[in-house]
Amino acid sequence: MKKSLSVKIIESRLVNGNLRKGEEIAVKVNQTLTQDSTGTMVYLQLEAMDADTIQTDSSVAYVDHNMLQAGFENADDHAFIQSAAAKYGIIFSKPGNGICHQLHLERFGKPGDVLIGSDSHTPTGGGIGMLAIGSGGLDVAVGMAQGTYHLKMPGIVNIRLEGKRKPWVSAKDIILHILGKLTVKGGVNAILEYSGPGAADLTVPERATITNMGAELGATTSIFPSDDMTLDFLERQGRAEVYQPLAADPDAIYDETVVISLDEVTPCAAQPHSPDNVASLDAIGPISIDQVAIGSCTNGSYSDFMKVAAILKGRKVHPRVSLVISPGSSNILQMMAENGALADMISAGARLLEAGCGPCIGMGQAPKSGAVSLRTFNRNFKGRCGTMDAGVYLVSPETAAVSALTGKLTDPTSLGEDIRIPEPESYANSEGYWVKNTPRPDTPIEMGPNIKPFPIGSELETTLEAPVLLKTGDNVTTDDIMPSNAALLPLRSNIPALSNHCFSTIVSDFRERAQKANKGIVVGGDNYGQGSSREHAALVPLYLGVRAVIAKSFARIHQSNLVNAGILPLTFDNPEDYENLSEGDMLQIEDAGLQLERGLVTVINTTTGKSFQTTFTGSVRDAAMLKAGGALNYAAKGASHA
Ligand code: MIC
Ligand code: SF4
Repeated sequence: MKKSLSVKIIESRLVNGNLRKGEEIAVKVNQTLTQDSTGTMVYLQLEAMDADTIQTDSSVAYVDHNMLQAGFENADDHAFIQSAAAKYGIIFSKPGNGICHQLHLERFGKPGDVLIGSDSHTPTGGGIGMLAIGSGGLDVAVGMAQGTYHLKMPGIVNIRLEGKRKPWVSAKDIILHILGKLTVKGGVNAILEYSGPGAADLTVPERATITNMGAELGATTSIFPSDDMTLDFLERQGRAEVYQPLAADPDAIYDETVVISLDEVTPCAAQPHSPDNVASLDAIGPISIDQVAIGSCTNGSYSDFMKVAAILKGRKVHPRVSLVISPGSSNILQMMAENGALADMISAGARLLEAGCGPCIGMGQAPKSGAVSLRTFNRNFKGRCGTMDAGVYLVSPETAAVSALTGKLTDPTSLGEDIRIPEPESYANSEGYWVKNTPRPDTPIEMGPNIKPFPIGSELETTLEAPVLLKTGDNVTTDDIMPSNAALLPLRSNIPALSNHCFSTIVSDFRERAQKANKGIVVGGDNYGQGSSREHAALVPLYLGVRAVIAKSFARIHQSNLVNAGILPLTFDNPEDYENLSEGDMLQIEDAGLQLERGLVTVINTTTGKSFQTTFTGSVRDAAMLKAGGALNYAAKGASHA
């Protein structure tokens, strides 16, 4: 009794540990998903673990990110993933099928299951009542090989949605409103569990928009109850048999409750360059725009696009504006082709891309210099769109569509009566892009010439001594540490080549600094490593000799990626010590292994002669992994991940 929904699901899948906040637990993994930009590492790591079979109920390998094929590299990665999928009996989703999170919700989402995905927006599955957690690739590989996932028991925060939405207020506006209140650090080490009358009203795709952007709050995951809306969605997907009702007990105890009054939410936007830089459209004013991009795993649903089509129908996109549409899945694209919505968008002047991530990860459609781009996506970090001096505003599909017509940021309420799109009687479910594998262990793995071995850490030395290579500010993203765009995504399987671009949004010579010093330490501010789950943001620094990151605080996935790679993540006890450090200072940690085990690590600055205290917030198992030089060395020593 008195249990939250999250606690109920965790208890039902618990393999190890106690559900005390902050303690390490292990849960059974029912499902995994990978996408291609992180997936190559996952399957290289699975191979390196010598796993013969996988232990999940279902695992799916999607190709949705690296879809531009300007050279052989991306296509080689696709072939590699497809061959690994055949070997292990993993379902393969061909390029063109759509975005992993959208497709997974449609075809595999199952209330009460635990899903681990090598993408930070895996919590999209929380919209259907799954405990869906984004993680680094190695954790997904372990999830497949051993059927378990380790995490620190998060706090459970109840987000209670009260009241009623005003017309034209979409799910995107609700989550932007929450981001404005709680900030990009607001959900760190927490599961956000939605409840209240306002939650019951939301459809599964709307809920998924909200849980998707829980990633931007830094949350471990976000989840909605499984209720009549969930059943309704599953029925329309032809999968009612996986439904089970799931909810918190009425008197459930939470670590914190945040009440959001939906009546207060108005159409809004996240302004450049952070998803929490939120203001109402009114406050921002009718700024002139150059590009509008609609789609992504946040707003790639059927009703999102149908609303856009209804707004565009019979009208014309503003002459200055380039409107780009990237559907969330092939099923949605097919339905829109059949019902005429696609024709409405095309005749209004929309540019159509294949179903996939596309411009969201900078794979094409970079806006012009100094452009203002409105996007229905989830991240607007500087440079992510491919144009360093562009300003990206995150908005709802309704705001995006009406603004594309007027050429300026426009409140959709100006259109008069709200548009209501009923969910389709039944969703399309085309088989064309799926390869449903059964395991074929003798399948040869296809390794294109761009696929290079990944770096592996080395045992922790007794005395760690290295200079500060770089000192960053707060909220450094993984897009800063290891940028991704159309030029760099093809290098995701080639860590040496990627290393030329490490930290390139902050400094141009990080690789040279690292090579000169041979090994080094990075100093960060608050929320270091927020954003993507890409373990390249740990593996590339590892390749360049980074041995430790000392920061005011870390984003969850990045911290565990550092541990998996064998890089020490240490947190300043006193944030003022951050101020006393300069690039080039030589730092020393004596008896590094022992100090890690105690969780308290003294760092001596041999340049200034001052020392300061840091904390290692990882678990006992994390400390053991770091001593061994990362997760793979730890596993090779015979230590079980389970
Ligand atoms: C993103 O949105 O940043 C990505 C690209 O989907 C990443 C994964 C990656 O870097 O490959 C994510 O969110 O985890
Ligand atoms: Fe793809 Fe963008 Fe979603 Fe990442 S955030 S999975 S790049 S659509």
